Amino acid sequence: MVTPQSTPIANRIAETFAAEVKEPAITQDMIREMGRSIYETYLDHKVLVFRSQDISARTFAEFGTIFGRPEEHHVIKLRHPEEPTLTLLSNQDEPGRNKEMKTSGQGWHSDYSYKLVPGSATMLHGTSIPGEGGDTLFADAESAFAALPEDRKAYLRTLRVRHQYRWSPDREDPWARWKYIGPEERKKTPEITHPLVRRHPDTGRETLFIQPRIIGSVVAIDDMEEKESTALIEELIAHITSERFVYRHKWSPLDVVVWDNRCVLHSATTKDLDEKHVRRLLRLTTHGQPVTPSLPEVGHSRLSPVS
Ligand SMILES: O=C(O)CCC(=O)C(=O)O
Ligand SMILES: [Fe+2]
Repeated sequence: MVTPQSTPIANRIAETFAAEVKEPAITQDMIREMGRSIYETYLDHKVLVFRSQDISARTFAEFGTIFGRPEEHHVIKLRHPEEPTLTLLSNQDEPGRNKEMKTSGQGWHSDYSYKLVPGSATMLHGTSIPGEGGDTLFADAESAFAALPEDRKAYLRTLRVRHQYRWSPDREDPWARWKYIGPEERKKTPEITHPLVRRHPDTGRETLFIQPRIIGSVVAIDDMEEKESTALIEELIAHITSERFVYRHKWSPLDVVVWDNRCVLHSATTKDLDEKHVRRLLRLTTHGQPVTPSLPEVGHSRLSPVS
């Protein structure tokens, strides 16, 4: 039985972030009575791991409400038959899916960074987990920013980043950037610019909001010559993903992992996993909030004309 006064027991599992919640287990009572303190623990640690949670799809969907308003996936056939806010991540051939979906999420990214309002929380429940492999990597972009010298931070706060879904630099093939999506989806994914340094809506802390080009859907730093922009993006990603800011989650069956896309990058490693090892996870994401720039004069996120 959970008492309203009790606080979660969470142990740090990486150098700067990520914690394993030993107690409470995920139950309907816990969701009802401890949602606020679970959310605060999540703000403190950015990634929470709950081991061995033998819960129903319904309970997992309700757990998602602790972290915001769950999103229903726009592709109806990806939705769980009974729980419209859940989708299935799978490295197997599943009906109605293309091959790329088996390894989606490989490469550092923050979910939906290419949208005007990017993602907030994402969570996974590992329902079929291989004995080894298929780890998920996380990088603490907030601590990475905090560790930079003050003059560097001041410069980075003035920059903006252009994002677009699956952007590709292959100018020989005018359709390369749209390879993965159809005409309706293209209209819905215009180019967006976000501030490079954003403030977390709950904690006010600053984060580098940048992903690698192409795979992370980043086109370039706004108003910067291409070579210089590419070099800066590569430098920042190397810094954010250096060992001291990374947590590697090795999955065990029935783990639940939730992370904060507003301050953490993540990457799947499914491309390195043989398909004979079945990996299936239920997934839920919550609606985000508009991106707050660190410096107000840098301006909010905006749609920009496609060149
Ligand atoms: O499969 C994984 O390890 C992570 C996939 C991912 O990027 C996501 O669910 O957002
Ligand atoms: Fe992702």
